[in-house]
Amino acid sequence: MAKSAKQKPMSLEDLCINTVRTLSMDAVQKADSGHPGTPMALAPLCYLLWTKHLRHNPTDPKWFGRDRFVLSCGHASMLIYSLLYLTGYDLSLDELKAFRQWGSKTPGHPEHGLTPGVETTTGPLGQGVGNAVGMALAETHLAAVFNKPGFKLVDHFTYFLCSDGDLMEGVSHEAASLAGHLKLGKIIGFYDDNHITIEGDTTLAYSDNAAKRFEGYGWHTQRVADGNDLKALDKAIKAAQKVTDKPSLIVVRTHIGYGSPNKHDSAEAHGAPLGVEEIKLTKQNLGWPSLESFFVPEKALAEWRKCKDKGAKLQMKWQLMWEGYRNKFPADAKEWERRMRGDLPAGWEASLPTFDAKTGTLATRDASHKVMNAIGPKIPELVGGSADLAPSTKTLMKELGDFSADNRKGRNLHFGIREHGMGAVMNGMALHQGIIPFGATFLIFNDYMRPPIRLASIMEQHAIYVFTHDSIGLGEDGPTHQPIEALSALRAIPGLIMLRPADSTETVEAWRIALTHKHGPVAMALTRQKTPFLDRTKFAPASGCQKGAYVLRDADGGAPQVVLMSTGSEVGIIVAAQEKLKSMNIRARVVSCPSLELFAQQSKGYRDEVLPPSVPKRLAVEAAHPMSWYRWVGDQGEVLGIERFGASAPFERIYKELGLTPENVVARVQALLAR
Ligand SMILES: Cc1ncc(C[n+]2csc(CCOP(=O)(O)OP(=O)(O)O)c2C)c(N)n1
Repeated sequence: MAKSAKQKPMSLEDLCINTVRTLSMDAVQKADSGHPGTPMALAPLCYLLWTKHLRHNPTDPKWFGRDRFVLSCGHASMLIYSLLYLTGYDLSLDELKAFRQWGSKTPGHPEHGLTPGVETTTGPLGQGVGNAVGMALAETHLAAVFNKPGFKLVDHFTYFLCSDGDLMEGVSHEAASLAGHLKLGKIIGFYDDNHITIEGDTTLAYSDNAAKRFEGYGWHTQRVADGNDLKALDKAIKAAQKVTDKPSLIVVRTHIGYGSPNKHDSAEAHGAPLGVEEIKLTKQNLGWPSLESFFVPEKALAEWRKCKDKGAKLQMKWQLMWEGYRNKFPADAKEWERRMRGDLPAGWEASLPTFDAKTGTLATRDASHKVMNAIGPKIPELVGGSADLAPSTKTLMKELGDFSADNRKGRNLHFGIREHGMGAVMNGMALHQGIIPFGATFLIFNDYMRPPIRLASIMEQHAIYVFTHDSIGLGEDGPTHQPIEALSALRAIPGLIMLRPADSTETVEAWRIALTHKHGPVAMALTRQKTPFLDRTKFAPASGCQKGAYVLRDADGGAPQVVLMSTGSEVGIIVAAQEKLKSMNIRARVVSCPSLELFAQQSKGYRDEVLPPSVPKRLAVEAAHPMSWYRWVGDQGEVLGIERFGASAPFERIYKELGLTPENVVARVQALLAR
């Protein structure tokens, strides 16, 4: 540590760098919580990156041509807030003073959509690395689709900053491995190698050679021995920018809490205020001109704010290029604008297939396959794939090519067996704009990617999850593969729309919803086994799916005595039960509920129409944990679900053993009515 810094007159560079350090210390102290040490360590790197390399325009944080910057170690949020304020984004010093307070734009961890300039929400460690890979993947694909000789409409770097925790988490390994394989050469990552985590020195739990590991993944790696050495950092960044056939990782040795006489290099500097006295000592040690909190030297601010002019010029240059593009390639330009707006192509719905009794008796995964292959060619922004299960999830878009290092235009991604990475990469793709990502796996493995699903929902990103093999109906693979709690657990994520279509026609509707629901993620649960085709001349139209639940077939001959409700493959069971009940003169209404979330959003009037308060005897039937149904069946209703793990056997036998049969539904209804 440069303890002698106070003896030397402070250079403008140091003044700028130390402004980040002091703002971070002061904000954490004022909030009485937060993470000061890492911003203090990374201030030089970020000064260099943000003022000399990052192509960004603080006045227009959404300028498409900008480089992307991801702070994967989101706990170091005061770093990015300082940078945003100093370079001139719409984030005032008062917001920094309100760090971590109710209603501020400076929450504990950076939140996309709340703070201008924050590209992605980070905090759960490792996710940001995956997001960066997704952004770079999207960049590469869009560049291949839209760029023309002399017109690089899409051409930016994706920088990320990660910490020990980011690299210990498995999700970053998955994403880095995929990025290396795909040769995503415009990613430049910095690993903050500070040897400190919360519990103490990294030697407690970590002895990886991160650079070698990334080399093994196919990355270009470099080391910078001193995080304060701007020349060495600059050289490394320039070298990384030149390597375009491999992603780059720069391992930077830094010292957490740099400048603090007593907390430098200690875990204490990680996640707690330094303390008033220590801040004073640190400011003195750094040779800081004032002991006043949140003091920003004018000279430093003016220097940082040069980013505004520089950014405006960069954007103007890009804009000129864009105008040339628009003149020369009007059709491509129009298509580009459409994709940037997030509008679907005109008339896309005409390509949606229709099914009849002959073509429609399908597993919903097979119906989904038909839908995807019909709409895929019409919706070029639909890009995605599976975690090595495409033959089972049926998500391959046959004519549209595989995305690879050699074919950047390919629309099918092969995520490999990396569900967690898949989810994080999808978030990056969605955040980048211009792409609607989809990812597929078995429903049971949603658990492997729950963190990014949750983040997609927090960020309201349009990502589509295709989850097949959605119940005990998958049969022989047994309890390890049969989801029980998955539907309720996914339904518990605020904002996520969960869809479980009952037949091929509802599957078409599910895709219609998935593509048009732009603000937030959508998940589909699809069957492995066939579902009966519901002949819409006899049943209500599947457009009812738009409202989440609808009366599929009402009771004949008077008001219903009981309402049967269900989703997916169990709708066929309640339809069969309805017929049996009819022969017993019991009037049952059948309600199909493909999305409980969409149903919850309807007016009370509509909900009461479907589930009349005058019919309190209700039975919900789903081959899953009953938890998400109690609200809908009410006090006098019941749920026929599953509260144990499944079993390995042909699926018909499992359904029978667990009581998911029309006969058992009839028995439960009789008992319900007798009560
Ligand atoms: C997935 C996840 N697990 C745990 C945490 C809690 N957490 C926050 S920071 C941190 C580790 C801190 O070490 P490091 O990543 O080296 O950050 P630094 O100390 O350098 O700031 C942990 C465990 C988290 N944010 N995300």
